[in-house]
Amino acid sequence: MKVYEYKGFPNPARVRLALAEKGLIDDVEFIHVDVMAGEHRTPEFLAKNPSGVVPVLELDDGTILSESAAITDYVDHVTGDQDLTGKTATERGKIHMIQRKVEDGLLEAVGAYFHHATDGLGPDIETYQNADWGNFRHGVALKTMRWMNEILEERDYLAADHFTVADITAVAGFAFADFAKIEIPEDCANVKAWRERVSARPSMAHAV
Ligand SMILES: N[C@@H](CCC(=O)N[C@@H](CS)C(=O)NCC(=O)O)C(=O)O
Repeated sequence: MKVYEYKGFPNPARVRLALAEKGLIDDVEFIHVDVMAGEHRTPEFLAKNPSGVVPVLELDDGTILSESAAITDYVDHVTGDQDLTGKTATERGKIHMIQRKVEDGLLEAVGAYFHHATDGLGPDIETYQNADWGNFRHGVALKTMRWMNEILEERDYLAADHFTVADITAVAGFAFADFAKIEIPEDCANVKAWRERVSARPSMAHAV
């Protein structure tokens, strides 16, 4: 299988983390898409993903998957042991719920701040900006960090008693927050302890 990506960007990092967690990282050919040069907006790339974003997974039979949550779901199922996305209906529902809240409230909120309220990736890529929206989403990111801090008062990982895709999305979200210079609030000690805990996982070396 092939993964079209830009190494170090937050959403491609989610796919790399899932692949590394499942022991599949060496089975993949990574293809660099030069986002900074606009390669993700060429007709060739848009034919793979009309949304014009990375990552994209291409299977050996030509099947294309985009959207990081869909790709990590595939990666978790292809090995037959669904530890990242949940084994029972209840576990799956809970992990899916928390993952989506982290994706929207942290990763995408930080992204909106970065792309709309800062220079982002520069004028050639940031063709539409709305600073009010970006600053509003900055507040959502902080609120989400505090909500995550409350969850982590009860358990070591965000959506289960073990590491899941919700944690993967959060790892990418916090790395993006670091890059965008959004600091974790002082009172979020549980989040800081969680970051240290997940940073020790061997998969982290493959994230960037
Ligand atoms: N919802 C998509 C978002 C993917 C995304 O926003 N990727 C970024 C890199 S982290 C990108 O390609 N940005 C280029 C652009 O927006 O022009 C997913 O989950 O994969």
